[in-house]
Amino acid sequence: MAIERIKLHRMALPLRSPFRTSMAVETHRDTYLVEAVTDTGISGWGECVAMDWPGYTHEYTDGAWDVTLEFLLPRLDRVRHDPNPQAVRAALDEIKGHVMAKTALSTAVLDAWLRERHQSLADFLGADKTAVDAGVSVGIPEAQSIDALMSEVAGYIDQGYKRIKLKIQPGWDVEPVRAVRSTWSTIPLQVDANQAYRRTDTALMRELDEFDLLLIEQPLPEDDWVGHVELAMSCSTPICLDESIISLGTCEAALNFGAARIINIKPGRVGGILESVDIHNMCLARDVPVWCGGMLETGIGRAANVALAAMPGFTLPGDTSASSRYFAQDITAPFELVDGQLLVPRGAGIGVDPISEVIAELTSAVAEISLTHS
Ligand code: OSB
Ligand code: MG
Repeated sequence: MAIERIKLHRMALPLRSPFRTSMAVETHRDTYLVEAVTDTGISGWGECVAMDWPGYTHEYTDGAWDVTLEFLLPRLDRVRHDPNPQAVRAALDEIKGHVMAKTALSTAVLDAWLRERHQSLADFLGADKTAVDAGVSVGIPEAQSIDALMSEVAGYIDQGYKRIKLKIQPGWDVEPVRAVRSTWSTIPLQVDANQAYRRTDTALMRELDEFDLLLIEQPLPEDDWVGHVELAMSCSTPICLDESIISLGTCEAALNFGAARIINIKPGRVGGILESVDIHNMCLARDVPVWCGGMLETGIGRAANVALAAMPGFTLPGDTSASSRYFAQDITAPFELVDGQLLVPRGAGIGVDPISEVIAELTSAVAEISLTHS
């Protein structure tokens, strides 16, 4: 099997409701899908999780698209006759950074490679769960309304979500957490600041200790290792890192230095499924809990996340919510909650396919690159 061509499909899916964080308000999931087509006529799929502007990390959709065309595809071309996961990883890792662009491409190739051998991603990963607990990430409501927050959270709890994550920022932290905690005294609860605080906010972070939170996610800027270490020593709530963890090495540093006790794993943020597995394995060996983060993925990215989250070290519920949490119409058959869980796809590869009519309707640009010239 060889990879014959790569097709990029750009699209923007409208979100059901705007998603507000300390970074921005998202109204659409602006992304592209990578389709890796083999000489045996199989298509594998990957999704780019970059946002449309560099506010979460430095990557953004147009930039990921460009680096794919200019630098990643020529590297993939060299291994197209034997696109095994390790060879693809080594080829793409000649390029520094651009982890989200690499992940979209390497996942599409991995999906094609697995489909060719009739093996599911979950099986390839040694994932032992058949379903994974679903958590949900709750944005900051318009006008910071506690009432709006409470009704949104009540809706998710009614649907069966097993863990609630509140997005926080200065001015929207202790009060919303107190409100949710006083109504739902036992629901697993955590917060995510997306780097919105500074070292001078330690006293404020300590106020969260009374609410029995699972964790505080990425309170400080991604490069503030010292600040995270100091904060971890000052708070009883565990610190979890998201944006700071971009590789196995940064994960090891975070654990050794005491900057985090829990790790959020997102394949797109660390450069791929294989790097995610390495991080998972190290954390499992060290008894460090991990969970699978989310990037408002469509069903394509979600399928890979759910397979990953089914690995044994993923002991906390992920931001792996049902399709209906995000979209009126997903681009795959929708992921649905079953007793607060998502079923792990068991078909070949990622186990889901895009619905061609939906793709056709949403696609705004296509790039098709033949790899057969070399
Ligand atoms: O920080 O985890 C984050 C969404 C986009 C970018 C960053 C983050 C998020 C979320 C939503 O929190 C997670 C999801 O439900 O996909
Ligand atoms: Mg986060």
